[in-house]
Amino acid sequence: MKLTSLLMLSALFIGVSAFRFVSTGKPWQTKSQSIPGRVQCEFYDEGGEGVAYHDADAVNNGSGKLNPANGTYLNEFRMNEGVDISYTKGKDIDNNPYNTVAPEMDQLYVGWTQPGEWIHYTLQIKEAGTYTVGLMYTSHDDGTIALDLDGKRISKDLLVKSTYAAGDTIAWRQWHHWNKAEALGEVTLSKGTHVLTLHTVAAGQMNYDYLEFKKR
Ligand SMILES: [Ca+2]
Ligand SMILES: [Ca+2]
Ligand SMILES: [Ca+2]
Repeated sequence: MKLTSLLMLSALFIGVSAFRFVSTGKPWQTKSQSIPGRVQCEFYDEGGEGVAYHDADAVNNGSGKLNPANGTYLNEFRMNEGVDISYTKGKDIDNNPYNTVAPEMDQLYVGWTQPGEWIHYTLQIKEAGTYTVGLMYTSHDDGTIALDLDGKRISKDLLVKSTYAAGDTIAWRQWHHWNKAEALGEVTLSKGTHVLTLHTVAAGQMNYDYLEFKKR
């Protein structure tokens, strides 16, 4: 009985500590991305579910699934992690006539996004200041995202306008109409090593290629 109680108490403490913000400090393959500039959404931190990210399911629905494991970098990219990742393809998939801004091909992106999911990025912020937040994306519905710095919300809910096009009769391609929003909103960032969190707030159904931070 006593051992059981002790185990339950330990589990409770572990559970409580998981809700406090803890910087993982572990950028993807130790190559931290920097601001100003682009933050590739697929290069999120290492550490797994609950530490580096929260995803609705443990499966990577892109790498190793939609894109079968075949020994290639793009198909197998982080395929054993819960964040869902695919990449832009030709043959009228991502280079289709419904793009607002044409994407480059073979660009990895985070997809299968759902409200409540989040992803951490340990970054080097080279200059303090106010930045515009851009995003290369697709959005099936009007979605919203939000950003934290070191666990504190630094943005409003940012509207990611739908790229749905009624004229496209290929249903699955509604998730492949790319656009680049130059300024979804603004954030104030402080200099140094920080952890940025990208939250999917509402709607989901978005694909994130990269965030872009430009100093105002
Ligand atoms: Ca998943
Ligand atoms: Ca997901
Ligand atoms: Ca990308």
